[in-house]
Amino acid sequence: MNTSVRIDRIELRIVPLSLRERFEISSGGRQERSIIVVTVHGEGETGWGECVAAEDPGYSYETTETAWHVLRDFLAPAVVGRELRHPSDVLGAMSWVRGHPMAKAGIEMATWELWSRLEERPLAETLGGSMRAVPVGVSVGLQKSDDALIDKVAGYIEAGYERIKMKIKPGRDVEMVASVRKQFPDAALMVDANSAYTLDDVDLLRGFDPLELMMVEQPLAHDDIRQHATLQKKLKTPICLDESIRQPADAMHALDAVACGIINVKPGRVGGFTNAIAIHDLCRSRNVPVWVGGMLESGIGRGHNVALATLPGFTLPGDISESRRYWEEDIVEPEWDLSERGHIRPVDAPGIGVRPMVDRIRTEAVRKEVVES
Ligand code: OSB
Ligand code: MG
Repeated sequence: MNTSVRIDRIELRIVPLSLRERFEISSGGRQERSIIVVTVHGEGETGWGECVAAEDPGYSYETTETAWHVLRDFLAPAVVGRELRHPSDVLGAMSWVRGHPMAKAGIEMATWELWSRLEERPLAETLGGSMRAVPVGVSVGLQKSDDALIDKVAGYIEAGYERIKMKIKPGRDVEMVASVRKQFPDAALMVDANSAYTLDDVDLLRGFDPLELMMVEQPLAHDDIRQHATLQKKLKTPICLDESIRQPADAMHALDAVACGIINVKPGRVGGFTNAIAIHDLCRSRNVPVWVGGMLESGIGRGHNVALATLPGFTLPGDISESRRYWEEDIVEPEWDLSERGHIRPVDAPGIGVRPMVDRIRTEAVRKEVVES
């Protein structure tokens, strides 16, 4: 067991990756990703991380560019040269920076990954999880027509995914989902609005209740909790919060207000693993189910999400799909595949288990910064 780690150097790279298919949500679409890959170096080892900030501020105010600025100019300099007794200490070193949980998570999660490599244990175990296979689902973007959506859903059910999430927006909602439900009467279905509705839409949203959905994710404003509580009183379907939960205190407020029945935990959205585990523990103590969401990560961030999902409170399938669902060729070896029907298994090797393609990441990076002590 290591007792401490000194962070000597942090490297930041932007790696461009093309999605195999354009991914469309209520706030816009995306085909090209610019992924910030973070490596944290110390004690002769490298820890791998990824910042989940998107290219535009349609999901969060953080973008690749704001995260790059905050990581390079403030967060990395606050961490290099530090002696950490535990990976959770790294949050303290960055806490003077307000907000920017995605940028912070890039370093925090890479530091946990480094720690688990130094412990020579899989990240799942370092985080307090186990080597269990985790149930996974898929998030289907907005499609051109109901028929196109039904085809997509059929393919994913065939591939074994345990739960299908459909993106919705005004004009592409209750009727569209009803047509999918008609085709797949027994499938575990849910919807994600990415904040496309307001309380004026209560009657419309109640139209989902007869469709027996597992949950409706983030129907109202990204920064709201109270209005979700008002809506939850009027809906039979549980609300799941995503954008609204940016730190453990948000989860506490949401549960106290009964603003949701389920929480989507994305470690990259809440400042990293320490906060993600705190939200998991809080929800578990209150019998609120949680699941691990996704942000179109490369195989590096996917490895983090798989590891987190092995904690016992993550009882619902995560948005953790196979590498081939996103990329022609992922940047890790082996790629992430379903290990058995509807499940992905953590890899039994230190850290995320899979190997980042170091040469490819170095040569394909379009931007690089090294922060040293
Ligand atoms: O709202 O969960 C979301 C992707 C990008 C931004 C926001 C979301 C999503 C997804 C995709 O739903 C999940 C994934 O497969 O990574
Ligand atoms: Mg969501």
